[in-house]
Amino acid sequence: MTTRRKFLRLSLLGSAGVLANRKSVAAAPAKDNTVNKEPIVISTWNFGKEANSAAWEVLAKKGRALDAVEAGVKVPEADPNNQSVGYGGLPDRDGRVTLDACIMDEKYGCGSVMCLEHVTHAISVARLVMEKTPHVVLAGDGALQFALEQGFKKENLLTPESEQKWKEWLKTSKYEPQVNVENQLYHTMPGGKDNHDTIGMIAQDASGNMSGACTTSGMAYKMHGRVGDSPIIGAGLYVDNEVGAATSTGVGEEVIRIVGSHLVVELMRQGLKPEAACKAAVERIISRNPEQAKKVQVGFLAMNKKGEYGAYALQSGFTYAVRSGKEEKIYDAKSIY
Ligand code: SD4
Repeated sequence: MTTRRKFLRLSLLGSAGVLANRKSVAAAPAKDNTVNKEPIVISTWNFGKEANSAAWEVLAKKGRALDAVEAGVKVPEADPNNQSVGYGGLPDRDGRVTLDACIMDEKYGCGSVMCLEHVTHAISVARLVMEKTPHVVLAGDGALQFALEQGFKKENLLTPESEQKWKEWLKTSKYEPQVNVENQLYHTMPGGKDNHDTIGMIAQDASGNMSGACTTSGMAYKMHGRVGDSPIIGAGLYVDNEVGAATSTGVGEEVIRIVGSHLVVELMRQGLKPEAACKAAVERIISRNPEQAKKVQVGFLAMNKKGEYGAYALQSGFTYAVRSGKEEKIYDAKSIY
């Protein structure tokens, strides 16, 4: 009994401590609250360069970061040669192209669609979920129904090229993401050695506001109904306009387990630079299961309110694109392995 009482007393004291600290932690801005007002956009992978150009058109005219990220990620969504995002994305094991996307603005506004079929611009549907519904997420048939009600046309997203790759895959039907992203399932298929993947994009506009978007067709040949990290707020994307934003790419299951993008933003809140915060999140994945971490790719990309950016990945090969008034460049992210 004494022990139990002591335990309760200690627990209460502990809670009081947490509550006392909560006020300072809950909505604390980053320690250094300098705000960059030179527009800048960053996004995952080499194909981020073209996407950034579309976002830049908005930002250069002093447009809103939210409009910039939507316009930006629509570029790979519409590109049939990009087999990991939108139209032309590789299908699931049943031959169905299912899209995951989310968007977040400067006021914690967020919208997401999961397992959406037949609509190329999943990101625009996600934005409408944010702006026109009382919800944050719509999934599957409900997401499609909403999109059609909003005037989107029903399309076939499976291109002959992607269909052929799927039929080729059916011969073995092996779902085994490999060590490096260049060897991931969708890159091991005939003719598939390209550096394409989910696009995550973060922008800061001339008012210093930040927004982000993330869109993908997910892991090729996944089970029907599988949802990755990309449309999950806090996993594939998180924006806190007080602190900064982060996005991720790679094997979504690993990112969801650590709520990766939210973790990166919270680490920036504690004062870590974007690259260091991304590295710490990658290390969190390793600490859970070091052997598993050697076999998969995960990359994080982040930017803080000062407009400083950085990235880190498990494996080498992760690249990201930056566009600002000062530079237009593709960088290789550092990695653990
Ligand atoms: C997913 N993170 O669905 C996405 C896909 C991806 O490298 O980025 N693959 O898990």
